[in-house]
Amino acid sequence: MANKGQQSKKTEQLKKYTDDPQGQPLTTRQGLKVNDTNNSLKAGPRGSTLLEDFLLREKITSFDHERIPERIVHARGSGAHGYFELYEGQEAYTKAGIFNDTARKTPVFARFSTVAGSKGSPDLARDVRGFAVKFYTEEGTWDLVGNNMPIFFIQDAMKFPDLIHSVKPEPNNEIPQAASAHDTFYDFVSLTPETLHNHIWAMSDRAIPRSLRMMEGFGIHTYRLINAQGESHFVKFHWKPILGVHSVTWDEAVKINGADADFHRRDLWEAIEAGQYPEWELGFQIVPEADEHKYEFDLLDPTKLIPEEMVPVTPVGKMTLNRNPENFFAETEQVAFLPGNIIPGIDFSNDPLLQGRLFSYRDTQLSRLGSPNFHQIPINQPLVDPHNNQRDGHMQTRIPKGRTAYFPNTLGGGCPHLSKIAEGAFSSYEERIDAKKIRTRSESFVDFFSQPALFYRSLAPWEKQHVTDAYSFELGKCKQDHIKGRMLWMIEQIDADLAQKVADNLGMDIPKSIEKPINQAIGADSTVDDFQPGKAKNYLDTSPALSQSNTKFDSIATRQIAVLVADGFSMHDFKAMKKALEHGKAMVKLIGPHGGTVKCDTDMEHQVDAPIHTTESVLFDAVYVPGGKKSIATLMKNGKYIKFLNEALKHCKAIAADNEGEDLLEKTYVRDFKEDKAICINTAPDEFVNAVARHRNWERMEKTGAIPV
Ligand code: HDE
Repeated sequence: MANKGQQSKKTEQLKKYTDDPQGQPLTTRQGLKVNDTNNSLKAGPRGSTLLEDFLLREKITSFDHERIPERIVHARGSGAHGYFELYEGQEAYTKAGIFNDTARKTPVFARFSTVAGSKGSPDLARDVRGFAVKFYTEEGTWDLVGNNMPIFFIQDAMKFPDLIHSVKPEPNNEIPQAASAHDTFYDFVSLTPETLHNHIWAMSDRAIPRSLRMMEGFGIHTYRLINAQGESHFVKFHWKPILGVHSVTWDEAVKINGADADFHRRDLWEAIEAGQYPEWELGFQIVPEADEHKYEFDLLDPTKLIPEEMVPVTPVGKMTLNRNPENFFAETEQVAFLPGNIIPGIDFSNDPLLQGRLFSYRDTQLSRLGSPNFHQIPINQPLVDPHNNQRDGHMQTRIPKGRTAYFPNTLGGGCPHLSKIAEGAFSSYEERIDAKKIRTRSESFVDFFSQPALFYRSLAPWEKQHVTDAYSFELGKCKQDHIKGRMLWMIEQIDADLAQKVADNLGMDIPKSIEKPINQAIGADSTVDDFQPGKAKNYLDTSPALSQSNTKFDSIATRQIAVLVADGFSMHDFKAMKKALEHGKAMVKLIGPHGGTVKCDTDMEHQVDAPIHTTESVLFDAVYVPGGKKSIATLMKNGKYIKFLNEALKHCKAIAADNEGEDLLEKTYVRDFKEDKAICINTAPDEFVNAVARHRNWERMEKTGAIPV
């Protein structure tokens, strides 16, 4: 049924559960009006506190139980509400209403997360990002629980606890927090070659996004789409951000973590508050059933992607996030995603990682949220009212009517009754299975090097440099030479030049051979060892879609621009630049020597957005220095401005200056980069705008090594 008002249907549902204290008296949980919430009940003003004090006990007891266990993985996250709209009916592939009805506006709640860190860990950890979307559809809730990388570290759910135990802080001393650069992780990775593909993505810029709004999302597993005729197509789900895929440098990431540990969370929140709603297109990569065995990799292997050059991604609709949560705990923390939440028209494949996830998520919600009734928490409630014979349990908040809690029944009039498939009931795809029960890994999964090599080959030179730096940093933090050696040998299977550069940075030689780890990784009696190391297959020279150098560079919307000013800055310069930047919807921020206001050379007062002593260059995308003799003389006296500009230069950002602003640049290393295409001195504002839209001038990187910041 067409319904453009669906998003408001979820918002309306949530409103019923939203408490608004405006104009309300403070009461106890029982509704009793409270006269004093500052003092406990005592025997005399200095006397001991009385056990009778139910007001104190209620307040303290509630406080004592505020915390619930954080997620075992993806503990650190940020969420937002929004909606999904379909471009064109996809009836040929799926009967799912959300993909048939272009008139629908399906409400969604999305949560983005890091994986390894605790709930309070900094946002810019080098890590995979979770990309989980709950679609509140008319046929029930569909959760697409993905990541910002198209593949995963392991092929079988059985290995997930091992992977996570290796990357989490080491169990003896709980070090390091939100970091993979330690021995236990590399011990595991170097013994488990199936991890190498996701691992090289984690070494790339994808692991340090500029913004949650500027990263792709992937369902990873191959799923099935089922149409009304009962036909199945394999599908991979892709989210593509309208703003393009952009990242920061590792040096910035490290500094952002100190300057603003909530950088991504704040960025998402502020963009939505500013009405600059984050958007992603959802795309399908469709493989007909008949083509299941056509590729040199197995569609069921979650460590492999289907290159977009082999099977294009067709955009089918768009997600817009347009509302921040009212309450972090009630919504972002309590939201429970389950890959097992699907709707008619979508089904699972036999990917053994996906199959394990179907068990794990419900199980983990039971301990995290404490009850099988977690679907009754408002953020988790489906739009459709559920009716079944499941009963009771902790925190039952519904009042199921009637005598019968079993099926079939006559005493309850046979209700709740069953529905036919034609009436929209779910039925699993009838896949033919004829196999021996066997605990093993499919031989078709045993190719660990082809796709990491394809990924590396597809990167631009600056991206390759970042990968080299990341391996060198991570392995440089490891203490055990035998682990580093094994890693070098593994990396050599991906790319010999990359391995040599990392080995040079580690001051080590690449071992000629290592004991083959495959048996350990797959099973003591495994025969797949015979296939190893398995030379990388080259079925595609490069996949341009994998490189961020081929992303979108057409917008400066939401880019944070620092304008360095003090009293006397040139209004003429500033006005022209501000107009151009705000026309492109960038966020122009005045950085002054102090809080309050600064005066321009026409004596107007301007509100300072951040005093220089509270902010850092790494929090901005670009810097502009307008002229004004007096202003520049003030800025020159404070070394923090020099550092600010040198860091922006080092991080390959666009820098502009007009008139006397150039004198400040002369005090910085920018003076040696005047020919650089993202250094705009006395140019038209549009040149700066174009440089900001390019995100960074990565070509500068080759020459910035000597800049001492
Ligand atoms: Fe998860 N994962 N996972 N995972 N995962 C969880 O569920 C698990 C995997 C992903 O914002 C947990 O609710 C197993 C792949 C996201 O709330 C837990 C396996 C992908 C989130 C769990 C995987 C993901 C989680 C912890 C291997 C990308 C955060 C808390 C079989 C496709 C969702 C929770 C949110 C969360 C288990 C592998 C994505 C323990 C066993 C592959 C985005 O159930």
